Amino acid sequence: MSSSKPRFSPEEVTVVFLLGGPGSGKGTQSTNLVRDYGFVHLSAGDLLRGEQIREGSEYGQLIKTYITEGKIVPMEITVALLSNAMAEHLAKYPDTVKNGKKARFLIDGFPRKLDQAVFFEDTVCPSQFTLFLDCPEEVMEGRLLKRGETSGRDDDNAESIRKRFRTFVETSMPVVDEFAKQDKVISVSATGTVEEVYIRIQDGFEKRGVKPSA
Ligand code: UP5
Ligand code: MG
Repeated sequence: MSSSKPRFSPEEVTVVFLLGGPGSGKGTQSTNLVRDYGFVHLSAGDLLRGEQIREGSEYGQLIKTYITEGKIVPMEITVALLSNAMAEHLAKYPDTVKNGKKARFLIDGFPRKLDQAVFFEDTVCPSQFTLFLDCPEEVMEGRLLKRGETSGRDDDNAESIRKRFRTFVETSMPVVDEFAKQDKVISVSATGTVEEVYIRIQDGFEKRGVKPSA
């Protein structure tokens, strides 16, 4: 544990982590959550893919290699991208905080490793809770192979998908387990239609007293 102070105070921002295996529907459900709960959606994977193709980035090739191999990019890169995206949002909408409202960030696909969770909560902002999309591998594999026909993503192929699944089970599930021990996880079955999953998410939020935005 470091003793550094988080960059953002819980008075100005709320952070919710959205975790789940590759293809569990994190991005898809984020769209619903942004619309109804006023979240600002930050996908760690999207930020990394943006950095990968950013002209002049020193990390482009490194990110591409890690993503294709289904490995987790060194956290300093990901945390800096997330933290800067949060700061940019607050700078763009200063009135949110001035008016006594909090910015609500939905952080999709992060933290993927226990040390990332600790580092983020110590240096950026503690999380309120984690929404976990629980989905069997066969279902996720079917979705990803289908998406791979058109997505152009470097990791939507059978071999990368297999590696992503292994990394998720071995390295990322322990994050969910640790937050669950702290009673900070809303776990939802992510099979069925997009609408069915979203109804379960709304139920889970309601039980925890998480309200839609007015
Ligand atoms: N779909 C969704 N829901 C459906 C439903 N209920 N029924 C039928 N179809 C459904 O969905 C995937 C596909 O399924 C889509 O075609 C969708 O229409 C359909 P999506 O919502 O995109 O699922 P999601 O969980 O977001 O899947 P994604 O592939 O984005 O998950 P990953 O966790 O693999 O990807 P991410 O972008 O987060 O990370 C990619 C890589 O980046 C990682 O493997 C890693 O190498 C790197 N990374 C890091 O190193 N660190 C980080 O912190 C984050 C990423
Ligand atoms: Mg995604």
